[in-house]
Amino acid sequence: MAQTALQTLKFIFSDRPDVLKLLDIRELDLEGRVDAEFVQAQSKRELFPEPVNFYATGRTSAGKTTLATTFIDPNQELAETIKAVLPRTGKTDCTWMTVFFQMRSNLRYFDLPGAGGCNETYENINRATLLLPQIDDEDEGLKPINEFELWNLSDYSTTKKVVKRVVSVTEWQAKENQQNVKPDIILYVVAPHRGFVREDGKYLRSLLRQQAKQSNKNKVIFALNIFYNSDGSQITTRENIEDSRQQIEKIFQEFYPNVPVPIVEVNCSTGTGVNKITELMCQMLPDNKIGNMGQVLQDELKSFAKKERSRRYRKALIYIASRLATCVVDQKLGDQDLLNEAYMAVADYGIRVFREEDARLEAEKELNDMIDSFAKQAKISRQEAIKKFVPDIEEDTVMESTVVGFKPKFKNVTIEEEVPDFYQETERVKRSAIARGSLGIVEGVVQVAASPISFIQGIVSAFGGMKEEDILGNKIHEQFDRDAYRNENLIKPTTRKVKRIQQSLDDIETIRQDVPKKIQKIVQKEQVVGQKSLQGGYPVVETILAIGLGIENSNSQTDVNDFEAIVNNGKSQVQALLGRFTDQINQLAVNYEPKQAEVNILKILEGALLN
Ligand SMILES: Nc1nc2c(ncn2[C@@H]2O[C@H](COP(=O)(O)OP(=O)(O)OP(=O)(O)O)[C@@H](O)[C@H]2O)c(=O)[nH]1
Ligand SMILES: [Mg+2]
Repeated sequence: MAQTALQTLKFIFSDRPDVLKLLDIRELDLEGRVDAEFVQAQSKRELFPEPVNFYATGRTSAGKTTLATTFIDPNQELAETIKAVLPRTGKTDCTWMTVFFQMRSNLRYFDLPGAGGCNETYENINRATLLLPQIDDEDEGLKPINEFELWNLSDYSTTKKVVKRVVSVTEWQAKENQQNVKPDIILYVVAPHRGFVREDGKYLRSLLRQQAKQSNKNKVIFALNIFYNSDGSQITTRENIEDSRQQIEKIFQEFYPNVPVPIVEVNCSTGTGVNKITELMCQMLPDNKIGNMGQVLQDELKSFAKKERSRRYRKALIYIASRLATCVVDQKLGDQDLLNEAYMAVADYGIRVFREEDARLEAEKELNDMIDSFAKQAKISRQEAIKKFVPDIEEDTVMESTVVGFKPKFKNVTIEEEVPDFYQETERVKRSAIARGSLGIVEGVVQVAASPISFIQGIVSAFGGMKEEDILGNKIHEQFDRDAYRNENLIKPTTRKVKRIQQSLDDIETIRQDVPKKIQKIVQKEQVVGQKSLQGGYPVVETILAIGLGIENSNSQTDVNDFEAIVNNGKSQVQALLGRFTDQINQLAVNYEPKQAEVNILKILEGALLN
């Protein structure tokens, strides 16, 4: 499991070699090795990563050996023993061989003979050890050396034995040997109250030239050893310190321009200020060597190493969390679930950094179950319904104007019509004899009456009760025609036109009213058609960091099988640090392009966890 998890991480961060480095290069080199024994052996070695070769150099009597004792024996428990064994010539206490002691966790402290001073050959031992050109100067009485004594004090505290060996310069400087003993840190100890003289400058240039030739990364730390009198008063003056600083800075910049000079003030006898050396060391050492610095150094200094290790560990967690936050929670990697693998890799990584391998193996079963359950939770919490608009029929009530009746509308029209009438006409009529006699009676009467109608009406009324029509049509003699013709006034029927006003139907008005009516309409309705997985967002960030920080916080006595408690503990910590960014992280993960989201989430996490 650990192997696939690490491979997964390697795959996810194949574009970020810096992250791979943070995860521990050697771990990832195990890729492809399935041999259980090999992995086990390799893991054990992890507890003691590659040795850190720490060399103390500088002029003779600067305080190198004194500082070494404070390293080996910070509590001064072995002070007398160490003093007894540390090299003395009898006349002086100059170191005349290369001494080294390997501490329990692989810090190898190399104490070198000083440059200048005690004996002609001592500086050349120093130079040969550090691969500097030796001095061959008859005038100075210096001859190159071919071999030197190497004293190993590593087991002295238990065996009381010093393992001495004479090594040839060729053997020491051989490539294979150098792979083991090549300096990781060179501490250049200066006693400023003695001044920084021309010889010091010469040696320092030689040292830096050699280092710069090998790597453009500086490995030299400068320690200004401030001397005190037994009454506590300071021997070294401010001017001494300033003078040494200036000289060192000037020379250093010849080889490493634009690099700040790593320079600290210490007291080699008491160890005061040595923590600053550790701090610089932690910054300068490669990642694969930083792992166990805390175990190497004296208690007072452990916190610095621990802090640095924790910072790098958190950085790795932050990188992993911000990238995983932008991946969808059900993403697969081959037939593996990316999320499960990433959680496992984080747990594995945390245990490897902070716990023992055996603990990891014991915890493996529980770890698997827990991790699966965390991944499941994330997958459930990061689901979103897929919605689609589909057509649907909906009933609606509308008001519709409807005809409810009709109303007639009239108007006055003038009608012209013909009515019966009469007119009078004179007509020449031939008379009969009878008619002539009878008519003589009334002749005179008729002559009087001139106007026809009024006259006739008068007659009518005189005849009393006779109807007008009875009389009409009768021929009335008005004039006599002596030649048996006479003119007769005749009343004839005719018509005349009269006008009258009549009401006529003009129009029929329709009466309408708004009446409610049910209609069916087609609408677009949102419908859930499935589920999709979202990007991990905050829940994934929280779990990754909770696993990582939980393991970091749990002390090695905690039962590693109570993994749930460890992670819950981490969760509370993460919630306190990041809870307020929940929405922001979720939005970034879902709405932004993954690379952009990752950069922004990274910024939030760094701000919250690394400050
Ligand atoms: N007062 C005081 N004396 C110191 C201090 N550091 C070293 N000394 C003394 O200086 C002398 C030389 O110290 P060492 O530590 O042996 O110096 P070194 O750099 O190892 O010298 P070489 O081995 O000759 O290169 C010793 O007598 C120490 O007691 C210090 O911080 N204060
Ligand atoms: Mg010494």
